[in-house]
Amino acid sequence: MVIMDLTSIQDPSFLKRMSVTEMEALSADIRRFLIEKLAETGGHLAPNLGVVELTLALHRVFDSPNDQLVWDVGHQAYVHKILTGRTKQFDTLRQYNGLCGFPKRCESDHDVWETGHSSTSLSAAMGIAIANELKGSQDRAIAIIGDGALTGGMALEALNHIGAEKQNVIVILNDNEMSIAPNVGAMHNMLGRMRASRKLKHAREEIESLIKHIPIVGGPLERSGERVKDMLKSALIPGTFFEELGFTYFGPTDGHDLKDLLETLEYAKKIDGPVLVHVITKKGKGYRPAELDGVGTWHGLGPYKIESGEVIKGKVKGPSYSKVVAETITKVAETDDRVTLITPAMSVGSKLDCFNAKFPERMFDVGIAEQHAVTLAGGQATQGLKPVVSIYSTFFQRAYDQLVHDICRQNLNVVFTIDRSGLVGADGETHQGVFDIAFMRHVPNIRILMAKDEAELQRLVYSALRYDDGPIAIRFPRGEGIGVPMSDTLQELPLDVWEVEAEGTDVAILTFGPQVQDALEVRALLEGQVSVRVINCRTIKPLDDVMLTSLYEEGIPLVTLEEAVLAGGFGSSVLEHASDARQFPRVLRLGIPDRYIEHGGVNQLLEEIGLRPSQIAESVQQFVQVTNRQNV
Ligand SMILES: Cc1ncc(C[n+]2csc(CCOP(=O)(O)OP(=O)(O)O)c2C)c(N)n1
Repeated sequence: MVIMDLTSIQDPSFLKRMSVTEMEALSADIRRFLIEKLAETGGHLAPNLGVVELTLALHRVFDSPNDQLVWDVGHQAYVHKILTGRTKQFDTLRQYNGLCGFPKRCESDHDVWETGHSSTSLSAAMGIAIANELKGSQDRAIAIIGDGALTGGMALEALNHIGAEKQNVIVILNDNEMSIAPNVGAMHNMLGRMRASRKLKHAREEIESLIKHIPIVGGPLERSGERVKDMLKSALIPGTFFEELGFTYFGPTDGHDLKDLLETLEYAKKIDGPVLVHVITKKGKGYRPAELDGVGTWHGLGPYKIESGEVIKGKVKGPSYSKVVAETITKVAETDDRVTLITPAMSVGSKLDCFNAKFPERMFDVGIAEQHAVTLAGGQATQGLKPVVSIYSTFFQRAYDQLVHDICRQNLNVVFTIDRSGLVGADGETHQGVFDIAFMRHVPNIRILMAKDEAELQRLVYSALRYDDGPIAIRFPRGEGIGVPMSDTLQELPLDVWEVEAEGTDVAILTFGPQVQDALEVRALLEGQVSVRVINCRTIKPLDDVMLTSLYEEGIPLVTLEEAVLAGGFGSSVLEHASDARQFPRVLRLGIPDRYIEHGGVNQLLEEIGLRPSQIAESVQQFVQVTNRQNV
């Protein structure tokens, strides 16, 4: 039975008039819609299937947008988008100019906070709650955070603050035992114990009253009796941890039982001060392949076949860059037992299972804890280990001070393998890996590398693992290599020289990573008009001083090309080098302008900012014409 046409939903107020049975039917409709729609577009299926009833209940009990719903990470806000009038736009989910995969303030008044990175919701909700109070408003700030996101340091900092204050912040802890991969850590273990005590939930009042009535004889005995009572309470009643932090705790509540959820949220709404509602959900609920997924495949994925649960893969030319990196580290670790591997909850995306299978004792998944991951590596390095921190470019932003203060200042031998460097596409603004060169290259001691293809990447990773003179970062893009032959044996590459890929006399393009291929294409496009030299600048820092000096002497115009922000980027470093050398070459910098790049296909995004090979060719041609004119 179809309860309603989802595309007719304008706002969530209709939920207030629905019976629980009708809401259950609506949940089924929404699940069906998500399973069918995401089979075409791809997206974060499993997290959203897990929060269908929870989202309906939240919108029924609270009054969004007056009450403010803050979604942590924001990848699980699809049901919220449906209930706030955006169903029709799901055809364009995560596509260029289409519906964003995360909350977006310009899309709806109901999206009060934008996310993409994890563990920000509690701080944001607290900020909103403070504003509510100062404005004399009774509105509620509600943060919805997963058990994975709760492992992030920011969430713990916020819990510490919220619990000590009196603001009306309601924290909904969506506990499905999964981060992307199965969740990890002591908090996770503690939540497990709370889940196990679920049966006791209804007996909570009885236990409390029982404990209260344990007779106590006066004096010192009374005091020790109180301690015994406290111990008994924390042993028997779930949530004591949160209560000790200053929250009123509700739960654990079955996140797929609408009646239970509505009842619990109504209670929570009436409480003054910080409240935590512990909700147990099943990630992937209602679609068997996603429910059975113990790995993380269905967390976020491309199109799939609904019947078989088969993920549809496009044609690829080469192995994935992540895999090349993970396999090379694993190979080196076979002969070098100093090598360890650290991941802040991204083992699935960075394909680290091959290392984990062989060296579980040297692999550390620390949860969503980028700062800790980096300093942990530093500690290991001081004791002679050779830690590799496998980290996405965008999430590395979280650990800037740890890079500066802990790793580079002490010149520690830590290797950073920086996944998803460059534009990532569908995940959009929050995930583009475009800032890392700018935030790393001004830090003393670190070397920064990027390979033009998968074979060179293998050699760079091997070389970095053999380098013992301080920190070294290897950037690599999302996706697959270009299909060049790979060597069976690991070979080193010098870490401070650039290479001329193709000769030319009118202009030299200085670039690195996949843009080397683009530059070669530009060269081919301009053949007969402009003679283009292509230089592979695989060492982004330090620059190749010898090569640059000879380019200045030659007087050839230079084009720097990078899929990274121009401000403070590679091109800027070339200008700085020239200025320091009292040289004034003509330089054109091509890269990402000073604004955030939204979601869409990578090629569409490159087109938007003028970085497709044909556009680069045009820019290069104009630049050469201008420099020729000025030379006359
Ligand atoms: C700072 C940061 N690190 C890593 C990620 C990648 N990431 C996205 S969702 C996710 C897991 C979140 O787990 P949880 O909060 O439990 O939500 P669930 O998907 O299980 O509902 C991770 C690690 C991120 N978004 N932000």
